[in-house]
Amino acid sequence: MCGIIGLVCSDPSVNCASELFDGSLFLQHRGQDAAGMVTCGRGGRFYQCKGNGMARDVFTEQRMVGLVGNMGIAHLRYPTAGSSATSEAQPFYVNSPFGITLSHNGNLTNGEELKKYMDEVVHRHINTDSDSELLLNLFAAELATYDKSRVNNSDIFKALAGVFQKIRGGYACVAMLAGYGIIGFRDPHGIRPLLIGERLKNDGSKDYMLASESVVLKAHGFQVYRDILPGEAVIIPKATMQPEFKQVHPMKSYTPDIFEYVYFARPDSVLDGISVYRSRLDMGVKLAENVRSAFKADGKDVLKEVDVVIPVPDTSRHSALECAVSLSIPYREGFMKNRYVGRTFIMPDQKQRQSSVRRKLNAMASEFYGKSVLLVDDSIVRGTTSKEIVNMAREAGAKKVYFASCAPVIRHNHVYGIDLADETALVGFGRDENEIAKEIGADRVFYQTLEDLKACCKLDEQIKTNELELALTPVVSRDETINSQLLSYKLPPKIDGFEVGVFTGKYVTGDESEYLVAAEKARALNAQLKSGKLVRGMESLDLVDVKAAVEISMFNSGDY
Ligand SMILES: *[C@@H]1O[C@H](CO)[C@@H](O)[C@H](O)[C@H]1NC(C)=O
Ligand SMILES: CC(=O)N[C@H]1CO[C@H](CO)[C@@H](O)[C@@H]1O
Repeated sequence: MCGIIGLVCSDPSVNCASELFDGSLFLQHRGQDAAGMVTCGRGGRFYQCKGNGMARDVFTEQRMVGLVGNMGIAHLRYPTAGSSATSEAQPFYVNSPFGITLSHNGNLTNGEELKKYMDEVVHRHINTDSDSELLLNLFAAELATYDKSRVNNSDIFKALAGVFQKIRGGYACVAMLAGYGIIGFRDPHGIRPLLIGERLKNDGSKDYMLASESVVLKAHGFQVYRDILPGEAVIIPKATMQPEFKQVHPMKSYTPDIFEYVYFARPDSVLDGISVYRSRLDMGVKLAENVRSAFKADGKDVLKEVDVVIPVPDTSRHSALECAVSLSIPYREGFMKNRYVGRTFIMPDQKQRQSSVRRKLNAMASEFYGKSVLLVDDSIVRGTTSKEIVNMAREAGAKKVYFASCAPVIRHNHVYGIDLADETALVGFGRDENEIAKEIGADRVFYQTLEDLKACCKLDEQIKTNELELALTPVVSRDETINSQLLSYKLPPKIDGFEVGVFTGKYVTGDESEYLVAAEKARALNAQLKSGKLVRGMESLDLVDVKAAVEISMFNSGDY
């Protein structure tokens, strides 16, 4: 899982880097492993800044100065299977043909097959384990087949159609062709999110931005935006500033990854017409019904059994509050978060994860002592964090600790870019609810049902019909009344379901067992690399203290 942004400003004298930087701060939650940015200046030159760490540490003011040009792309990396120790920060760059740079969010599931194709058919060297490098080179190879010195939109669309035919998995990408423009596309199932926005300037010209979440577009004054459709691509040529859309591959289904709503996306984003915040509120309501009836089935009254509802910060707060309100049980912030520690979920190493819970959270005895508490979290993955939290609640004096999850039991791998864990490391693997409760030390666990979760993630009709809210929300991705090029050509159809493979083991792209074997191998390799038992040539040399020596620009000369 990563965050991506692309930006083209109509004014050629504008440098877009500062806005890309700003935008990346809005997507920081999508990846804190590495950050990167490439801009394109006069004469089609690329300028880049990449490094390991958070956006604010990598994109320093001093480094930003060198990033000129009115178009660019950015990337925030979240470590996926096998990626963190071995692959570079994105965007990736390839010099032939034309000079292309690309940022990718997601994971390809037929990477092995593609590596072979690269080697045997198009003879391109792949130097990292990242499938984003594969994707970029595949695109380059398709474009190269035209054998032209200048391509046009239809060539690019055709090349993308060729790419779509060869790759499988979840992917949302932004790419930039040197001197030409920005390209965005999304996989045929719409698994990973991508939106495009339009900003009307005073002089009548328009800027365009692509981003993983609507919050970036809204924050930067893009008045109109909509989701890119599954299988759709868009090109915004710098010369014309007229976005052109094309369905480069038939839409196979419109099934965004439900995990975006459960955990990943920012609450103030609206993805594929669904408000993340509202879906989380609903998750709390449904969870409350579930908890109440579970106690009832045992002949007990939830009001007598639970004294207080306490969220596990941060994601579950909105759901927990709504859950408490529905149950008419007090809501208390029993855990205080040290906001200066990163999210534990995002750290790739198990040991780090365990110890960081206590660095991150502090349980207040006053809210736990002598009480039966219902802890609410967004999900339970490996169970190590949950176990630690239950422990902390007990140490703070809780009489009984119930644990509720806004998501159903996670029993399977995630294959589209969220590296939850190897299946066997999931606490839900081969365990029923009683066994899970035992494992994490809770008196009882409650899970949302998949049916309920799906029902919570629904189109936000209210925003559409409530005029006041519409006025406050300058952009509604499905609004028909706004006159814009983005919307005029076709109204986005509604989603027809969700990707829920982590709960069911059935993935929208089909049988992914081959990928799972590869991912497991990658994980093992990664562990070896981390432990220092294995050294991987150039990649590991590259990584020596990357943070201190960030590669600032491909072209370091200042005279542009
Ligand atoms: C783009 O180039 C192709 C040849 O590669 C040509 O057939 C087509 O007419 C061109 N399209 C435009 C809009 O110029
Ligand atoms: C971007 C990225 O890290 N992709 C990963 C996708 O999954 C494969 C496993 O098949 C990893 O090797 C890649 O690193």
